Amino acid sequence: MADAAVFRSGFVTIVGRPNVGKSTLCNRLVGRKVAITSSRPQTTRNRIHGVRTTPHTQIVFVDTPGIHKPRTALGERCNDTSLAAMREVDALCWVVDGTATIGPGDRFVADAVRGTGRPAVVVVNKVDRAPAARIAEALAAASELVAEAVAFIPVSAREGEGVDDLARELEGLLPEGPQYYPDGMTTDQPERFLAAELVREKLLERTRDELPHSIAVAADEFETEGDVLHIRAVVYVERNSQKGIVIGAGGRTLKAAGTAARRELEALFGMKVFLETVVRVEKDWQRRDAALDRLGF
Ligand SMILES: Nc1nc2c(ncn2[C@@H]2O[C@H](COP(=O)(O)OP(=O)(O)OP(=O)(O)O)[C@@H](O)[C@H]2O)c(=O)[nH]1
Ligand SMILES: [Mg+2]
Repeated sequence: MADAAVFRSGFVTIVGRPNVGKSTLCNRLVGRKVAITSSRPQTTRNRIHGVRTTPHTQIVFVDTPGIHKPRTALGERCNDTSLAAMREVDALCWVVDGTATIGPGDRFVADAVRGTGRPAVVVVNKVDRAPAARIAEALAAASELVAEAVAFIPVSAREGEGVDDLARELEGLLPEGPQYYPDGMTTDQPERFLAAELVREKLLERTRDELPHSIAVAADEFETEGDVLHIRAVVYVERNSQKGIVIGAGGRTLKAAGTAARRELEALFGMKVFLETVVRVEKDWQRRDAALDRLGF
């Protein structure tokens, strides 16, 4: 049992293949949405801090892009971001999808996890959608890959099952330390970045095939005038032909995404939001270093 007089804190990086539920888990652990999520692989593209604070502990979770075989310069940068975020943290949380077979992609991540020498907790996620036998299989396969893991915990990031057990396990791995973030602060991301991410989230579920990968969003205006927050989100696509798809017939796709994003932003910032969206072509931005620098990757 932890000594109540002692404050424990530290950094825990969440890693895994794309789409296994890392960001959903991070949000659930923090108790608030700090990272966007979607059914499209490679949703997360940056390192995102999500903070969970209790009277005697603080965990700074580091959500990371899904590690994958990169096909673009963006993919390479995302993987580099994830691998770098695994170093010099107090513990790692390796997430696998309990509804899927553990394969070469997971093995690659497992090797990276072991390579850090950091204490690791293995999380088998999506237990709400997989039969018990399947979960048992995933736990067994994961334990073969990272035998030295300190715990193996089945969870449902979406429903919350097992998440408190996971938090307790991670808290037990924290050293004595300071409170890094004040009470009530759940992320260190600029509000402008969060706004752009929410617009991107709403577009991800409304587009298909290669298009989700080709979309980047940046907020180039973010200003309060009176009691209204004015945001202008620039949606970048890679080719002219994608512009029409993002806008949709009669402007419907962009409008629906904008409305959904605005509602969520109003709830998040607690004020009226005027959200303007424009679409621009930034040719092949996923493959060009200069464009990636400019877009902040
Ligand atoms: N049924 C079920 N679905 C889940 C659970 N956790 C996440 N999902 C879904 O899985 C999909 C991927 O979730 P994300 O949290 O975006 O996954 P991620 O690992 O962050 O993905 P990347 O950022 O692309 O690496 C989304 O559609 C989630 O709603 C869960 O516990 N149960
Ligand atoms: Mg994610």
